[in-house]
Amino acid sequence: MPDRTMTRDIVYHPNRLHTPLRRIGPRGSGKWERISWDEAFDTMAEKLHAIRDEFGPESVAIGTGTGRHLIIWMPRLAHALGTPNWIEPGFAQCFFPRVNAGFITYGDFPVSDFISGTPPACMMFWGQNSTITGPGGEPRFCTHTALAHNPKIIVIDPRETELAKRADIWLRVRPGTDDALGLAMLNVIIGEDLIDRPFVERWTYGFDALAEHVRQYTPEWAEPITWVPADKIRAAARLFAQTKPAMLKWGCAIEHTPKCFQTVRTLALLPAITGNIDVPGGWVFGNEGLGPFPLLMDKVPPETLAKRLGADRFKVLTNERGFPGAHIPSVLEAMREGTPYPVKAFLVFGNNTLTTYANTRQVYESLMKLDFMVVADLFMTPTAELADIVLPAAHWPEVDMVMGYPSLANNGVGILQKAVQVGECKSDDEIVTELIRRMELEHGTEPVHEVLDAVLAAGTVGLTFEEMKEKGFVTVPMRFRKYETGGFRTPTGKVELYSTILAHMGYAPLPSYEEAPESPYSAPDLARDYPLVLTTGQRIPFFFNSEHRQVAKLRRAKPDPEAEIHPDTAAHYGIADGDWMWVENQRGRIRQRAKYSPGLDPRVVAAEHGWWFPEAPAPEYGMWTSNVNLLTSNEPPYDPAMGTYHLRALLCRVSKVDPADLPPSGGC
Ligand SMILES: Nc1nc2c(c(=O)[nH]1)N[C@H]1C(S)=C(S)[C@@H](COP(=O)(O)OP(=O)(O)OC[C@H]3O[C@@H](n4cnc5c(=O)[nH]c(N)nc54)[C@H](O)[C@@H]3O)O[C@H]1N2
Ligand SMILES: Nc1nc2c(c(=O)[nH]1)N[C@H]1C(S)=C(S)[C@@H](COP(=O)(O)OP(=O)(O)OC[C@H]3O[C@@H](n4cnc5c(=O)[nH]c(N)nc54)[C@H](O)[C@@H]3O)O[C@H]1N2
Ligand SMILES: [Mo]
Repeated sequence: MPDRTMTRDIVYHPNRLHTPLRRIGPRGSGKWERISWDEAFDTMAEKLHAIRDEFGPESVAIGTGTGRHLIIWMPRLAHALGTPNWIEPGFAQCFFPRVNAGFITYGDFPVSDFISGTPPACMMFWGQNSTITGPGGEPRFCTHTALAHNPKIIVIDPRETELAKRADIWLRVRPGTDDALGLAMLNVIIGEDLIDRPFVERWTYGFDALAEHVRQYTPEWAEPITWVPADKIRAAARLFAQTKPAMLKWGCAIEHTPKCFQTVRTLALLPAITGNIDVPGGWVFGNEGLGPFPLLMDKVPPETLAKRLGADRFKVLTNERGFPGAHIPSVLEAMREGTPYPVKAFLVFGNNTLTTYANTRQVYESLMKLDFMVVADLFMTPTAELADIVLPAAHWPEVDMVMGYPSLANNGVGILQKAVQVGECKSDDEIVTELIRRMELEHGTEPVHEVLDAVLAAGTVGLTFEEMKEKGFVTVPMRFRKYETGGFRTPTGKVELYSTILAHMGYAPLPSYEEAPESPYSAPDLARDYPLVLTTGQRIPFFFNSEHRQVAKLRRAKPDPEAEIHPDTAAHYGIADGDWMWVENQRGRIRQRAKYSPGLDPRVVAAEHGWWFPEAPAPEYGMWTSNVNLLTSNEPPYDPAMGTYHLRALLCRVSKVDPADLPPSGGC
């Protein structure tokens, strides 16, 4: 496992970007010259003004990555520039379906209580492998501590993970059928009257409609869909409902299909009807140690906000009461086709667009059409190689920041203090603020510390950043069953099993099941050529998404990409454990090493995501070789509420790579 020097290995890595760079050849040619920050800011200001003047502010898009400290600054930059088009590759595909389902169902975002001292008696890990991932901002140590109290464990995962091995019940679900499984569990819990009746009667809305609705979804109905035996579904539902307190741990695997929102809604109802809401050891609503971040959305005229790409279709993704983002495939189309209006500039902070968005080939074509692209990153990446300007970003030990995400520090607020300066690197928030100033924009020019102080002042902590330096972390007292005074923050004041908000928006108010569009059952013709079910992106303990392949210690622990496959299936195709294997579908072909996984269903393949090879020649760094997003799809259908595209629940076939096709190094 990584040792404690790992952060230093990143901070002082010889390949870190240390100065701003300007491309000197055509886009993607990989030729760069060093420039000063002044030149970088002046060039950006001039280009962005010209593009805004000619095509309107909405022709500038902002791209960011998974929720690091900088994510919150990106809508601020977008709104300061007057554009509603900011995007993030997780967003519709990660966490925000859960956040939005929480707000729509509970009026708040439920997180796991790991701090009250009451450990969960039952933990149900649903498409989440949090002993290694720590998803949603919550450190993985929380899961380990809770597991030390020996709770009952239920795991819903196609792979036999370490957690699945120690589980009381492991449901080996067919990828992409979690909605069917969840509905069958609702059917059992309601049908066998295992609900928390006093809570349901007093604090939920629409129970009778839900009960009537899920009567059709029996475990026998779910068995052929999910490939999970009906008696196991019953056993899991009973264990979850009868062990108190129980905690649902849900992960991004349920959010990677184009019908993810109803899947997430289905699962959100399980803790409600079993009375595990806002109780110690169950799901809780985090306290509000920090005030709202000044996103500056109110500074953008409503007619411009209405132009947010996707706002006409994906009402939950773009809902302005939440944390609205634009729809990625629509933004890419605007770059490529100029419809419904052109996107000409793309400013990317902390996102490796070419490896983490679906459909890399089309993403590449889209980015190549841009007039102006800027990437701020720690390292040169295949994505940064397409930019006009590359900016050296500061890593977390090099920045000041405040943290108070409900899921990260459930009962508190913490700060990070800048400890080192590396080269000329700047923190993303400083870059954003300086760019806004150079452009002489009207809003967003306040110094970073003023913004941090304002966020602290509007919360319950009541300290400035300077005062926080003494403390580092401040605990806010935790309260439970807060709904007893004032109800839930939904239109009915109750947990909305039947969602009045979704009904109002024109979406199904009760969750239902839909077969994924690319499956052996929905696409039997395609399945003749590509008979295996493909899931992607199971997390690797040594890397974070597309990061860290250049950190020698980590790479030694995990030199090559691997796709898990059942030994019988592999043998059928003449593939030995560890062989390089083609994974292929109608969209492309990649190679990863076969990793025998006897626990996997023989009909399923699980390929890793995020692979590129920093040691391979620039500017591509081998990103066309093993990058699983050459196989994923960003074509319709999308999730009607969130606009989510297809990262999991796809089809593929496999074959052995002829050793003659491998480069002389034998690898990639
Ligand atoms: N097929 C498939 N695709 C997936 C997924 C999957 O499961 N399967 N998962 C999806 C999910 S859930 C997510 S959230 C996305 C993640 O997608 P991304 O957020 O794009 O992925 P990362 O590799 O985490 O980060 C991108 C870049 O941020 C840089 N970086 C790190 N720290 C900083 C910083 O402080 N400042 C700046 N400016 N840059 C920094 C890194 O060097 C890296 O190049 O991928 C999605 N893509
Ligand atoms: N070490 C490390 N930690 C990380 C990351 C990383 O790359 N590396 N990435 C971060 C990010 S952006 C995120 S979103 C979180 C993700 O963290 P998690 O939510 O834990 O996500 P994964 O490991 O991608 O998937 C969890 C499990 O879902 C299973 N799975 C695959 N398909 C399906 C399916 O269709 N249904 C069900 N029920 N299960 C399925 C996989 O086998 C896997 O074991 O982790 C974060 N933390
Ligand atoms: Mo994510």
